[in-house]
Amino acid sequence: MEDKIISCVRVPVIILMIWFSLFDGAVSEIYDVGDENGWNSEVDFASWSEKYNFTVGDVLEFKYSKGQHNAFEVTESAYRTCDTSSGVLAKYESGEDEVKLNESKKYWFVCNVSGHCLGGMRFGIDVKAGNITNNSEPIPSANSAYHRWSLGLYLFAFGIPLHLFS
Ligand SMILES: [Cu+2]
Repeated sequence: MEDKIISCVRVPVIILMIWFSLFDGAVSEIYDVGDENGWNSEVDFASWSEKYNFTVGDVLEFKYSKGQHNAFEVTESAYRTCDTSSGVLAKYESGEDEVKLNESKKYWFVCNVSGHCLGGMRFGIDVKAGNITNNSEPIPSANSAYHRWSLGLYLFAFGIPLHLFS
């Protein structure tokens, strides 16, 4: 009887422990800008940029035909006006540009090919600090491993009575 209960509880506990270890903040995501459509004039980037929660350490990948577009990181006012005579923070032009989001701040991107920014090739994102990827306060891995284990034991201990009463 007890063996059966433990085996019923074990699988969800293991799944939860894997889940917690995966989402422990160390994982950074790579986002293709425009998803499978890439960085081009046909995509609604205002909508695209609202689909995800970006965290420090994540990477944006701009994919496009080199020479047809580019990706400039700009200030908010350059983003709003599409005027890049000033306010350009970084230029990416390779056609497969990886932009690491190193800071917790608002990032603004435009395509600087004539007319493309006004045509919709621009977006802003708000990059949030991650829980553990926060550079200013690294948490020792042994410590987080301990927390994972204690959480797992907690779930295990309380999972059995929950299982009995359900
Ligand atoms: Cu363009």
